[in-house]
Amino acid sequence: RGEQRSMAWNSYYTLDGIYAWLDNLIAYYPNVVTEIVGGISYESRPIRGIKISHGPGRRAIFLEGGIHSREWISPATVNFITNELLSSDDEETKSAARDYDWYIFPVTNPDGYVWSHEQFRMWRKNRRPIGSTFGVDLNRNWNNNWLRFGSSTNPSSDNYAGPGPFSEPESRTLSSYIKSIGDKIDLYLSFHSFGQLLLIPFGNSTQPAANYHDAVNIGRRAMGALSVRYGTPYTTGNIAEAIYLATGGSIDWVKEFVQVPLVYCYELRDRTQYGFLLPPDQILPTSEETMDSILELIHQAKRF
Ligand code: ING
Ligand code: ZN
Repeated sequence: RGEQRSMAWNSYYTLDGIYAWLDNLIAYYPNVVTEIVGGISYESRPIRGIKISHGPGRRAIFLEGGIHSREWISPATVNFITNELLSSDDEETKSAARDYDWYIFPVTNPDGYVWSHEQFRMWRKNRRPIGSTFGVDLNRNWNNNWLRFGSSTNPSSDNYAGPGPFSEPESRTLSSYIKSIGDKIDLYLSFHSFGQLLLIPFGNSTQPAANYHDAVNIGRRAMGALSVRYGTPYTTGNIAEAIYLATGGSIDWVKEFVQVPLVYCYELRDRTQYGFLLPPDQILPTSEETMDSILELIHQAKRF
């Protein structure tokens, strides 16, 4: 079982640092935490995660972090949530941890994350070579209205959708992992930055989806809970109305093809000041308020 290694919340971690911490959790909580692998990257890195489970027969919550590598607050927040689920003394947090199976992947684009740390801070895509350039936007490569909106056919664009739907190993392997546990998932959360938005499917139209009104109501209440601690304002709406038309994103595919009832994408802090370069002293407040909102999401979802 060994020593418990704790994570600090005042700096951003490298991929190796995050994976070492996951190893430590797996060793320290052998009855509750198991290693899961959501897929494999182009450069052969595993998309590593953990499953937190206090017993069989539970519904599941899925957390997807770091699909865009420069959005460092996403893996950091997902790690904070993981830590709370495993070690908080708060009763509501303990119930959330006990009542659901949690499938948690802090870094779903590991190659990009390493590149952003080691070579180019503002890297967004994966690192597959495409002709003389690199990278496909992994949040444009999923097989739902692929290439329809907010996507580029130019491989050097940050929104390059790839040569075809699920052309990339990261989106292809992760999507098949999600599908394999899909009928257990009650809530799917994807974490991006920035903008302080809570996004709901779909990105191809401002027309409300089937359970749009419930999703907005639940989401607005959760964003009310988010704002209590530090007053951080969030806007809730569908992708197309709240941010822009964009297709081929993970949440739309999960909603449409896995039929998960509640699916959201967080655009975490901030609104405009620092953008992707969110200072590390905002990791803790961002994570705390986001955790508050997730507990409220779970609470509200039960009422609908
Ligand atoms: N924003 C998301 C993006 O991929 C998004 C917004 C979410 C689009 C879900 C489509 C689906 O552009 C950032 N900041 O990456
Ligand atoms: Zn993003």
